[in-house]
Amino acid sequence: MNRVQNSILALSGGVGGAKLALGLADELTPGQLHVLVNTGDDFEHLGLHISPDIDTLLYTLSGLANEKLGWGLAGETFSTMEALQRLGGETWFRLGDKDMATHLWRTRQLKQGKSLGEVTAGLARRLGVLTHVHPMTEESVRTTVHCVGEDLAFQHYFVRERCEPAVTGFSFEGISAARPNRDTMRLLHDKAFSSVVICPSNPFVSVDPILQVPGLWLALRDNPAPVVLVSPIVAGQAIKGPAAKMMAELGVPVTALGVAQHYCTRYPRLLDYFVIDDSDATMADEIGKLGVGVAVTSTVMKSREDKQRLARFTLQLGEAQ
Ligand code: FO1
Repeated sequence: MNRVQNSILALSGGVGGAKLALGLADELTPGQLHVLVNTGDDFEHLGLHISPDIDTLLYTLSGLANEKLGWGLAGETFSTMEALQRLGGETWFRLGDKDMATHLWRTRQLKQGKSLGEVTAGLARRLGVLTHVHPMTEESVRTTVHCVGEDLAFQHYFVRERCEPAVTGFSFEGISAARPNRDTMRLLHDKAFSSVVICPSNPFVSVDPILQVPGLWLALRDNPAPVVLVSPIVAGQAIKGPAAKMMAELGVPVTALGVAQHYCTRYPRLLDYFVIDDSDATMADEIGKLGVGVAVTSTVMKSREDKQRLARFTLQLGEAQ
């Protein structure tokens, strides 16, 4: 039996996930962390291939992220957008002047035949990021948000319509033909991970797309590395983004218990630990009845130290197994 090595795998979407990924990277040695990132938000826009969750993660890990906006680069300007506006071009999706370089560079590399994984590794290297960032798949997977009366591409729902339409469901176009990231699957097979952390991202549009890439969630379940998930809902609220609103519209209780039920029914026996905030401690027993270990701590990440402390907490849970 191969000895389990000590790399760590995190699954992440955008902002919420990137915060814990940063805390994990701070707590681990360079290169010890691997992050599997959602690409269901990716889209072609103005002739460019945009990978928002990959960029949010890379910018956050490199310290370049625009923390105020929650996406793009710090100290950004939007002269190109203003010029495009004057030409009558599409400017609802705000691409900053520095951020534009990432999209131009990525699109060119992809056109030259590089894989998204290779392009992402190249970007990480150039940004000085030593964490291994893996797109969840090379194939095209596009999240569709089914709303009352219309179906919207993810960025149209999230940015153009500002998450206002009421959601009725989600689908991930192309996912049945998608294959999970090869490097990650090989590392899982080689038992290279000592634990897996599912970051507090949106369950429906950030984590589900990753877990539902055929073969992935079962590979995580059947791997010796314990799986720890941090609830993205704290005291009935999502720290950022539309998760709480989506849950309410879907009739799912907007609670940590509601999140646990979402994961435990869709992915039986995947989770070893479900981490909830101190403010939700009274739900621990109810959640435990779903057949998952429950751990309680402060899960709100405001400062860098908060991110590091929560990261340490999740890593210790994984070791405790
Ligand atoms: N989110 C917005 O709410 N408005 C924007 O104009 C916007 C532009 C943008 C540009 C590049 C990028 O990588 C992300 C951008 N985002 C914007 C965020 C993006 O929609 C989200 O990061 C996700 O797709 C959800 O995590």
